[in-house]
Amino acid sequence: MDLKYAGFDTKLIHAGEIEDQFGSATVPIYQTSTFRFKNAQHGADCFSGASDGYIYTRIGNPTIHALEQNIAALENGFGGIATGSGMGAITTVYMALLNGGDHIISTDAVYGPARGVLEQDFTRFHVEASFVNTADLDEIKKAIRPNSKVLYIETPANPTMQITDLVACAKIAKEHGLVLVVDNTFCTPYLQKPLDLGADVVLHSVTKFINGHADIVGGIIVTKEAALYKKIRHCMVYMGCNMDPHQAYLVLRGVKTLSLRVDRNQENAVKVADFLESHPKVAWIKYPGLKSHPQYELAKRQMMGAGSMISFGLTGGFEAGKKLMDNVHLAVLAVSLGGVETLIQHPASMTHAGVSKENKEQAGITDDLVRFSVGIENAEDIIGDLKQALDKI
Ligand code: LCS
Repeated sequence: MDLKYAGFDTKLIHAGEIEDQFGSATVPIYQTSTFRFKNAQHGADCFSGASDGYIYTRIGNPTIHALEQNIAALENGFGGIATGSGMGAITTVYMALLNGGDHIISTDAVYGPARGVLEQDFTRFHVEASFVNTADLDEIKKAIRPNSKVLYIETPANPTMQITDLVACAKIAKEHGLVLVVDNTFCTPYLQKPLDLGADVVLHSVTKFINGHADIVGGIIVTKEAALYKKIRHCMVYMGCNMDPHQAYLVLRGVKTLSLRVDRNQENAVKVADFLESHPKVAWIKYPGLKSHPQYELAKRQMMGAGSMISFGLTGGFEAGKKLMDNVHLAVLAVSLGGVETLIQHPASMTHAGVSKENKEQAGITDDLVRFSVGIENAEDIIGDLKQALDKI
C-alpha cells in the first residue's frame, strides 16, 4: 500500500513492512551477520551498488531497514539510519558533519554526554563548540563564526524544558550555510516534526518514547535529503555504530503504539503538572503545557502536544528533592525517560554529572532540579505517590 498520504497512526503500523517468502505479517528478526550472494557477479554488484541486495548486517539488514523506513516515514524524511544507541546517532552525526577546524553551535542544556563528547573528545580533533541558550536567537547569531558548520538543537532541552524556535533556527541556519540538526527525543514525530519546520537532520534516542518499554537502547537519524543521508550512512557503517536486528525488532514492536502511549503519557502529565504547580512545597515547575512556562505560546505553535517530561524544584532545595526521590514508591528512581513507567531522577548528580558545575549553572541545570518522566499508570496513583512522598518532607 502506498502510505504517502496515509495518516500518522497508519504509518506507525505499516510503514517499512516487508513482504517475505513466507508471508510474515510482522517484520521478522533477520538474526544473521551476513547474506548469501546468488553468485560471484551478484556479490560484486551488491558491493558496486548495481544491485541493492543485502551484504553484511553492519551495512544493512532487512529488520533494521524496516525500522529505518518506518521512522523516516513518520518524520517525513528521505531515509533513516539506525544506530546502537542515541549517543551513537549523535556522534555519527558530529563525525559526518564536522571536520577539524570546524565549529558547532549547540543548545547549552543539551543531554550531558552530547555536550561532553564535544568538549572532551572532539576537541582532540580541533573541532570547536559553543554552547548557548538557543531559546535566545540573538545568542545563536552572536555565536556564529566563519568556521561554523552545524547548528544543533535539543528542544525541549533535557532537563531544563527550555524550548527553541525551530522555524527561526532554520532561517538562521539557511542564511549562514549551517546544517540544522534537531534532537527530537522528547517529542517524537508524533508531537513535533523538525524536518517539516526546516531542519536538515533529525535524530532520536529510540531508547525513550519511540521504543517506549525501557528494554533496549538505540538511536536513529533521519535526513531530509539524499546527499546528507549518504554522507551520514557512510560514517555509521565505517564507524560500526549500527543497530542490531533484535534491537530493531523490539523498536518496531514498540513504535506501533507510540501515539496511544504518548496520548496517555501526556494526559497524565497535565494532571501531575497541575498537582505539582499548586503544591506548597513546590518552588517552581517547568512543563510546556502550563501557562506559567515562559515559552508556552512557542510550545503551542511548534509542538502538537506538551509531552510528558516535567522539571521542578522544591522549596526545601536539593535536600528536599533527595528526600522526595527516596520516598516515592511507584515512580522508579532511575535515569532514562519516555517509557510506560513513571521515572524520577536528579540530573545534576546523575544524567548531567559529567557537565562541569559552571556549565550546569550557565545552562540552568540547578542543583534543586528534579526530573519527572510521567508514565501511563493511573494518574491518581502517580499523584498519590508524589503526595505521600511530599508529605514526608
Ligand atoms: N538525546 C537525549 C535528549 C537524551 O535524553 C539521551 C539519553 C540521548 C540523546 C542519548 O541516548 P542513549 O544513547 O542513551 O540512547 N538520555 C538519558 C537520560 O536523560 N537519562 O538516561 C539517558
